[in-house]
Amino acid sequence: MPSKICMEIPRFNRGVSGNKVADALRSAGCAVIECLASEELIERVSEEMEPFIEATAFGPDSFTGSNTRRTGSLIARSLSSHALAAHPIVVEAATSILCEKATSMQLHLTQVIDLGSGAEAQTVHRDQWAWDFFPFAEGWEVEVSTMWALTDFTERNGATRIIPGSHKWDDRLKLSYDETIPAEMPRGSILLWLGSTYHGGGRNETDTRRTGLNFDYSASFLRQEENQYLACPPEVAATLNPDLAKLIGYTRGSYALGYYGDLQDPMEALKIDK
Ligand SMILES: O=C(O)CCC(=O)C(=O)O
Ligand SMILES: [Fe+2]
Repeated sequence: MPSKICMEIPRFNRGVSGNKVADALRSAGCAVIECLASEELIERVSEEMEPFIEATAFGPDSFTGSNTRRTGSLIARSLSSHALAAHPIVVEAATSILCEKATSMQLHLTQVIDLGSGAEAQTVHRDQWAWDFFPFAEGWEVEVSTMWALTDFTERNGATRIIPGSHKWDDRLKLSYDETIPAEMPRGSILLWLGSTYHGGGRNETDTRRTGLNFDYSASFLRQEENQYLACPPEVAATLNPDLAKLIGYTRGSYALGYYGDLQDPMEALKIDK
């Protein structure tokens, strides 16, 4: 049974280092960096994504949310989101966690999660269950999830609910909403959590939308949740900053993983200098 540790979400301001955030993730399983992105950048990402959000259907089931829109392919659809995906503090924190055991890490998925008015709370879960519930050993962290607040995140509008410290709990627990706390944060802030931390989307009791930008990172020996080669095909990837192209998967995931043709590196297909 889980121990009921009463823990707060560690909070930082934008001057924090990625390594300090990684230490907070190791101890609490989650952390918030307040107002990390400028108003202007958040506004541009929101504007670029709005037509795609409007064209997105609501989720087909209760996990994805029948009043929630999930809009992906951020790297191809929103130029301004690149600065968030490759934010140096976030990349440093994710690398510190994921490269303890893996040789490299990758962008695992990109999506805007837009909770409409009346959206129900999501089932409390671990993001790493996406790998078919593979029983990763405790402390073997393979995923770092993040949520950038494109609107303010409040308890009433469905701020992500989280259980600090729960990355050390048993696997496959069925936990209730009442055991979680809301990760409230102003627009432009980011919540980070581990793939092993129990959490879920909140319930939107307001008449406005709660919009978050969810970028997850994973150890690059694992299959990505969002297929980046379809979401961002080679002709689009060739226009990206080379470091970003590598981050989304256009490089080997380790010595043997991800080559094409006659042992060629994916970056050769993009004709970008390594
Ligand atoms: O919308 C949220 O706040 C969290 C969503 C989430 O945890 C998920 O879809 O895996
Ligand atoms: Fe999740």
